[in-house]
Amino acid sequence: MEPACYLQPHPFHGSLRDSDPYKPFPAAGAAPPKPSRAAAEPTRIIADPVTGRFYCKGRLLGKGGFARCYEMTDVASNKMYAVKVIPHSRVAKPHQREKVMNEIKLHRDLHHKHIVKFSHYFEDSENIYIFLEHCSRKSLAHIWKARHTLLEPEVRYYLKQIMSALKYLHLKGILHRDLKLGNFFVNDNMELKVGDFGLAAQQEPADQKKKTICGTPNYLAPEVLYRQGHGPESDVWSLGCVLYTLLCGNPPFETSDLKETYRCIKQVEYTLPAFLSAPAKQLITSILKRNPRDRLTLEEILDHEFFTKGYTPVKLPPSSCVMVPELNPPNPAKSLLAKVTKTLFGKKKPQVKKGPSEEKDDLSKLVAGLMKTSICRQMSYKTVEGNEVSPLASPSANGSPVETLAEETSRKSVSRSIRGTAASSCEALDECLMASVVTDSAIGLLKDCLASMPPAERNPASLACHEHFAWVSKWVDYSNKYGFVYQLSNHRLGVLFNDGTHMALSADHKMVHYNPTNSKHFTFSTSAVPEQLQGRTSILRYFASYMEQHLMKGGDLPSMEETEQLMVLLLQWVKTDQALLMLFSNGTLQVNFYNDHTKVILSRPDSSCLLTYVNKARNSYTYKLSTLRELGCSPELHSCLKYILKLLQERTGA
Ligand code: 11G
Repeated sequence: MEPACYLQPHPFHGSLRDSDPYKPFPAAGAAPPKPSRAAAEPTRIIADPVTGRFYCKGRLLGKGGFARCYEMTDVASNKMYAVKVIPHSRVAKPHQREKVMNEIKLHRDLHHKHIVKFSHYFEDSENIYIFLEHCSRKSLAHIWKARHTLLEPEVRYYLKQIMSALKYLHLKGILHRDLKLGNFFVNDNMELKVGDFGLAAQQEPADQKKKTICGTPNYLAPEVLYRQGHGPESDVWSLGCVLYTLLCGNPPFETSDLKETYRCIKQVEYTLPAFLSAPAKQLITSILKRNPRDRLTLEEILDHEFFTKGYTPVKLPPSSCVMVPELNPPNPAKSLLAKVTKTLFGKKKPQVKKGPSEEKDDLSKLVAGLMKTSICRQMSYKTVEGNEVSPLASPSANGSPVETLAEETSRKSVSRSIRGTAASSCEALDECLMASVVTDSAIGLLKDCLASMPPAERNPASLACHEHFAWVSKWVDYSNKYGFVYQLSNHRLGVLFNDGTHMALSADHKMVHYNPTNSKHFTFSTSAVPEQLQGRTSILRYFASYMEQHLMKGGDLPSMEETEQLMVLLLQWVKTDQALLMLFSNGTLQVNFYNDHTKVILSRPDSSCLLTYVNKARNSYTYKLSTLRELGCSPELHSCLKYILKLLQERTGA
């Protein structure tokens, strides 16, 4: 029996209800409601009329097709399921009911590690209930929504699982026919499960193939649009579209007009962004072929160098659902800094270990990607005030032409800049960070301070004069595309790119500092930036002028002249619903609270620790942390400090 065939408007405009795509669902095992409450809300307890088992209906997960989907917990076992609830009224016509039964019949015989487990189904007088494996991390559509693009190793990780499921299906002669991000569910353990067999069907011999259109427009294969029927190769086409979307950030044939999308699909008209690696480009091109026979098979895809030469993680961290993960295979010689930042933030720079030539190659790709005129199309900026400001024009529209001369690079260690030591290895940098971040860790300091502090009504007298330090006066979160841009109080502009590299423009715009890693530092005069960095340099200059013109400074704090200042790198930044937290290579920690624009900056000019508080009126006050510890502080500052400590502790699991 041929199941429903329909067109959906867009793969990512689904009806998933939860506005927070990051939040995993509560773990299975939540206590069922008390019977008295259930009696007041009769629909909360569902009984299987045949087995007599009771299920507690939890939250609505979303809607799809004929169904509303809920979390349901088996009252006896506490096991949680994702359940499709289909009212009989929605499938009143025999062919509609048959579609549902077809899905059940097909799905219940599937047993594979990477296919959503079908548990059981039953009907009562009102509905049909289909009990499926619960996947607490929702789907790749949610991950895509939060991340936009994934790293190649992540894409390999997910794609291998999809392909293993797809191989199983094809071997059983089953076509999925609706492969899309929203149908790849992710469980608590970060394992992928292919689901939704609403459009799946048994493969037919070529001459008996159904010619109807199935699946999601963006991922429909040309032969399906030409009504030549759907074969295993059509699933492979969709897989190619998934691969493209995860690597590039948008579906390959996406346009604002469905007809135009279909035209592009039929003519296989799409662009490959310059930032893609050569194997990724090559693989996509070999999958998205007009003629199904010309497409790679699943085996050939797995044998492609994109998979065979690139690193695939054994497991992904759950944090990768919302942020770029650190995927380095462990390297003890290099990992001290990573440990420090991980200890503090649980998020690390995405540095997949690469040789210098590879790095350069990647850089030129990224630069090319950055310079695409579409760069600013979808940008939404948050100013330091937390206000949305209008999208920018293309960087090239504002920037001066970029000089092209490459010059010999001046290699010097960041650690030397920081501490004036002669060391030049990353171990030296790690040692500096060890001294300033771990030994005197922010958690320890804050915990100690808060624990000892007497209650107080107001803050003590602030220091009349203290060493000036660099703090972030303006920022733009552009990480949905490229990175986090910030301006220091000394007018130096920095960008921490999503790939973990860092670039800074001096206040006088004469020097560019480039850090491919925290321990490598290249300095160029702006007139002699190597070709590969010119794209980024023009971005830097663009943001420098944009921030100067459009964003307000976040407080009245003075700052030492840049020339007096040692090189400071943003190591990590984390945004919560309430605050932006930033960690710098000199041990400074800055937290900006969105709601009232207050800021807390913990700085370490020497072995002591200073705390600067920028209040709502943007006035800044600096205290020795030891003074606050002895004399106490205002309730406002106290709650800020408690929040920061909680945030740091949550992130470290301390
Ligand atoms: O098939 C699904 N699974 C396995 C699933 C579907 C439907 C129950 N969903 C969502 C619910 C709303 C849209 C798709 C799931 N959600 C969470 N875990 C598993």
